Amino acid sequence: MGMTGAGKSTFISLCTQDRAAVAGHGLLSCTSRVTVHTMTYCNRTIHLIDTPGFDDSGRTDGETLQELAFWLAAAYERNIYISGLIYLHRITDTRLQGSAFRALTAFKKLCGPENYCGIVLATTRWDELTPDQMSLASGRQRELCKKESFWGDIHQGGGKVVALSAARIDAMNIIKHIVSKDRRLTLAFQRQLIDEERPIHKTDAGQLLYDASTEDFRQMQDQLSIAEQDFRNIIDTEHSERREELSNFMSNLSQNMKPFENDLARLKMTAKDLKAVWEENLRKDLEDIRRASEINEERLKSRLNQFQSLPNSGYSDTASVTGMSDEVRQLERERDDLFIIKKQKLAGRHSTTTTTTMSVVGTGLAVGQLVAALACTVM
Ligand SMILES: Nc1nc2c(ncn2[C@@H]2O[C@H](COP(=O)(O)OP(=O)(O)OP(=O)(O)O)[C@@H](O)[C@H]2O)c(=O)[nH]1
Ligand SMILES: [Mg+2]
Repeated sequence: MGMTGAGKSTFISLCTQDRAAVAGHGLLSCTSRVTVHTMTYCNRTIHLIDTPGFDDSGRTDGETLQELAFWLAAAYERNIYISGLIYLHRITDTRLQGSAFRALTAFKKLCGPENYCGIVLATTRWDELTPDQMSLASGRQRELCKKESFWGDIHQGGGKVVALSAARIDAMNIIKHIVSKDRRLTLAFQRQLIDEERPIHKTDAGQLLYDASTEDFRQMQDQLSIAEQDFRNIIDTEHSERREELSNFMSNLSQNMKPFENDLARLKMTAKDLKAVWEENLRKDLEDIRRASEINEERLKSRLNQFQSLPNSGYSDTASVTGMSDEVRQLERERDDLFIIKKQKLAGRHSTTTTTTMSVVGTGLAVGQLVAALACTVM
């Protein structure tokens, strides 16, 4: 888990030693963002789950939590347990407030204090600091650990705190730590969603986001009421400029209110309601990937045919040949990325074990495709 840009996918790439975790960005915008990455460590198969961060510009926190709820519920119902949770944080961020603080608090509520011992808190981006900034950054890390509302409670509850360099060895030490503990965690969020059958907004983590969205929504409603009143007051006057200004303001505000309104509805769902929504989302994503692969394949085939039909001599250094070979290379890269994306979505499909060891990176939880794959629900 961690805010967007904290380094979750990079961490996974370091562990798995392939670029799969960071591949395909921007190529396709899938609704589902949870991906599974598998590695072997000391003869054990480890599944690293990459999750979207809160505060992602492409989606609301409600969407993120809803997807996590789907995967976590699916895992729990199939007796697939999480071995550890890794929370990443950029040490270069000088303050922990606003949305970052809310995301951290939501993460804690998602885990529950009884699972703090299974958390690793890791700071990234140390390599970006100048020698002068190092001691300030170390001070910030100490401060994070001291303050209960930051990392203090997790630290006291047995969570491990590490400074993570961009080197593989540090990332692997975290894996080693989690594997050595050999834990099977049931998160508070999973218990509340499944055993207690609470809708998302009545779970501890969900309530936090629901209350925050409700508050934001109310503030916007108040602003809209004031603007509407102002508009009514000048409707029969000559103030056409002001009328236009107010009209634009109201229409923008209504647009901005929609995601909040949708989030409030999203968070009211139960684990049962989520299944239908997310299975449909996953089906659409896979269909999009299939279509994109087909288009890529056709374009690649047609370009290669054109390329091969060119005369062998005299043209090899012309601009058009260079342009075409660049395009072919680009299409080949796209094909490889699409293959990787598809593999991540379906990872574990052929696995039959249900006692898989899991570590969760990112917003913590997305036992995602793996669970779907194990249960073969996403094909
Ligand atoms: N210098 C430096 N850059 C890093 C480090 N970790 C990650 N990055 C860079 O930060 C950017 C974001 O990293 P990601 O791993 O994609 O972040 P993320 O947490 O997966 O972000 P989302 O997927 O948006 O939630 C990338 O350009 C990485 O190369 C680090 O320790 N040092
Ligand atoms: Mg990422």
